[in-house]
Amino acid sequence: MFYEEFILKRHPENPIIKPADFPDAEAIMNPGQTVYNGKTILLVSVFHRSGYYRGKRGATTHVAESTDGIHFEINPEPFLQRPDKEPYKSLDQGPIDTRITKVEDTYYIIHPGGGSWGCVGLLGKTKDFKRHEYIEVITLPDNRVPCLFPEKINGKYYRVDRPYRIIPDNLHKFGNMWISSSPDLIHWGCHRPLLKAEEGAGWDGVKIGPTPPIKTEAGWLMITHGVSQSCTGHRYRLGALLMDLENPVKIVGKTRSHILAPYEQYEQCGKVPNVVFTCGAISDYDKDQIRVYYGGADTCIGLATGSLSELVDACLRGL
Ligand code: BMA
Repeated sequence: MFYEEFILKRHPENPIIKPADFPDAEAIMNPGQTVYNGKTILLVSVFHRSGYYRGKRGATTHVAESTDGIHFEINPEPFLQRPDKEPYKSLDQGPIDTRITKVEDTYYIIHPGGGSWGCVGLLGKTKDFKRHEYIEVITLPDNRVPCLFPEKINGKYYRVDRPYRIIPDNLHKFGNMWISSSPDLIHWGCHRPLLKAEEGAGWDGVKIGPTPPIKTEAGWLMITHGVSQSCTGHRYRLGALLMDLENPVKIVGKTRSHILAPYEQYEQCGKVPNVVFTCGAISDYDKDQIRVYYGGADTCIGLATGSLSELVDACLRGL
């Protein structure tokens, strides 16, 4: 190995899900991730070679289940496909980048929509990963990534967003993170700035983005992505930050380094090169472990694991 892994270690069987695992797949994107009935659930988004699946155009999202967290069975029945009902029909751009947050017994799922209207966040829910129901459009463009906290804080729901703008002449997309609150998950307000992309030469210099936070004793832990720019294009990496438990507007720690970067061939070559990206992480508190199922080059899925307490410590010490 010519690089050193920092906190997150790749699984030796990576990539654990690849296009060859689904008929007619051109690419399998980074998944939404959670645990349901003791099984690991990934919502894998498939881009089809023909551009269609069962007669409908666009990507589809499928439930993949596993008992060991490494070997997955993908349900060929789409869990999410181009919706037929308005307003979601007009706003759909193919269900990808699903972010899952379990609140009590409900799994809330947010994915981007918007297409030519600009990118917005669509909120939906499921209780069983069989039936999915849309609830509302909860952002204005361009904001496709709202990530919900798993419980109310001081009586209110919270979310972190990354609104962005595209600068057409150089394809830069600038984006910083914001936090807001809501009484009901539908009406959002009290927006506050949370974290800026580190302008300049940092690993997160162009754009940053959130995932649903994980509760730890030291604060709300969030895996983030960061984008940097070079003469050959964008490079996507992962980092982490920690927010105050009672007042999440306050950041109490952040890794200065990235914790995962595209070094392996399946992360450097594919539909979009030089990408490791995740829409979440799973915490196994009893094992002091965090599992991150991430997309490699927008083409396959890898697994990286690390110690939860080491990650929290790296945030607190700014490593
Ligand atoms: C982001 C997301 C990710 C993807 C990345 C690079 O906006 O859509 O799923 O990995 O772009 O294409």
